[in-house]
Amino acid sequence: MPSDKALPINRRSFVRQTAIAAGAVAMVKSVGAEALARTHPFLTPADDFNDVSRGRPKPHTLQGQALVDARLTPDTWRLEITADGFVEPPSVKRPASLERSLTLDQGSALDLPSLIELGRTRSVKYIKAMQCLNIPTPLGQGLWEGVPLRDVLRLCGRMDNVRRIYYRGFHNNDPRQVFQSSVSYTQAMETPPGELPVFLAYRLNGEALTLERGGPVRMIVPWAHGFKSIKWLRNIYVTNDHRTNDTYADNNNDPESRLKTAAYVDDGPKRIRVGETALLSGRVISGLSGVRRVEYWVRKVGKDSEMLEYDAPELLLGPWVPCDLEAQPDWSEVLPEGVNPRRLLGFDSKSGLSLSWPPRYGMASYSARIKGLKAGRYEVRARAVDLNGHAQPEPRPYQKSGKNALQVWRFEVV
Ligand SMILES: Nc1nc2c(c(=O)[nH]1)N[C@H]1C(S)=C(S)[C@@H](COP(=O)(O)O)O[C@H]1N2
Ligand SMILES: [Mo]
Repeated sequence: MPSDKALPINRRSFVRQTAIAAGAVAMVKSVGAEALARTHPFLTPADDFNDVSRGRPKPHTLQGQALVDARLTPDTWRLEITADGFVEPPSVKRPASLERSLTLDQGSALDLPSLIELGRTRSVKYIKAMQCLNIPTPLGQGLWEGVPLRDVLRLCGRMDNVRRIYYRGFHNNDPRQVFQSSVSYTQAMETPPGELPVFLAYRLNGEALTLERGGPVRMIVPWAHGFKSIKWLRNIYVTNDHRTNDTYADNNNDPESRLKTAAYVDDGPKRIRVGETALLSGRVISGLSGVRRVEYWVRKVGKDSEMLEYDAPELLLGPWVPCDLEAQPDWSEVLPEGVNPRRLLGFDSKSGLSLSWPPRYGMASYSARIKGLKAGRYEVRARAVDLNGHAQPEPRPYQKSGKNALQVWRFEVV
């Protein structure tokens, strides 16, 4: 399993996910190869997300008084919002300012009841996949709920000379552990039609956001990879510095990248028997450019065949065959009790169906049954084709803007 060295994945979650996938495949076999594979629940339970967390100790492992001191309990959680005073002539002449800062010193920092109260009139709910820029496997998909950043910033009155908004979580009070991210003023304040706002989430899948998923409150940036969605949120500061000084910019990542439209392939068996159907399955994320379809290409290989480059002529030629994308589910079965799909962002307020499929910045499962393979070794690749008709990974083979290489399942037919 590939991993991001700087951000180790929680082993427990991975083992569990693999076990679930294996169980689902076994079930499909027992009811016959024609049954449709469904290896992933549509919403991922909070504990089953793959965890990507920095810090020593990881903030979500704190307990008792340490948790209280970190202000990571519902009663002790506070959010400070300040202006940073940054100037750097000649390009940054005046510092950003806020009419009202929210600070611990003044006793004005925002607490959780006040945020939830704001949510009574302002809350938003939507479905979003969490995807690390550096890990080629979706981490999970949730129904997130909270208050748009815009409405929280309005608590500070007039703002001036604000070009970016930065935010940080709890990092053991150690400056070297700080993990911060940012959005531009416009991204925070204005949401294009059909798009989704940046918001401060305090609920996931109908329940209070767990500590492991970044609770009591985390930022969610719909269009971005996970590094923009800072967990254990404690500070927001506005600045006139126009640069994107995100922590994730440090390792050659593109900090302004958008979530990629990309197909990810599940692990499959290494061997199947002649006459048996090869069952391909995986998940497709609907990124910036949407999803038109998912396709697969199967090729026969020798024992020592070399890996193909993403632009190898034979790979581009295919033939690429369409996969089956799962249909929109019966939402009353998938959503937490009491959640009305007509009230979700990105859903039609009359029909209660998602306006796009998969949901924008969400994901769905796909599958294909490949039959009639003769004995030999095979490789199967899957790719997404976006709404512009561009096949992944065109036009962006640069993997530090988001891992979306063509994934391969290799097996032998015996
Ligand atoms: N405070 C904090 N927030 C964070 C991180 C972190 O290490 N610390 N990791 C980020 C990264 S790189 C990713 S991919 C996502 C992962 O979210 P998850 O653990 O809920 O799956 O959280 C982001 N938010
Ligand atoms: Mo990440």
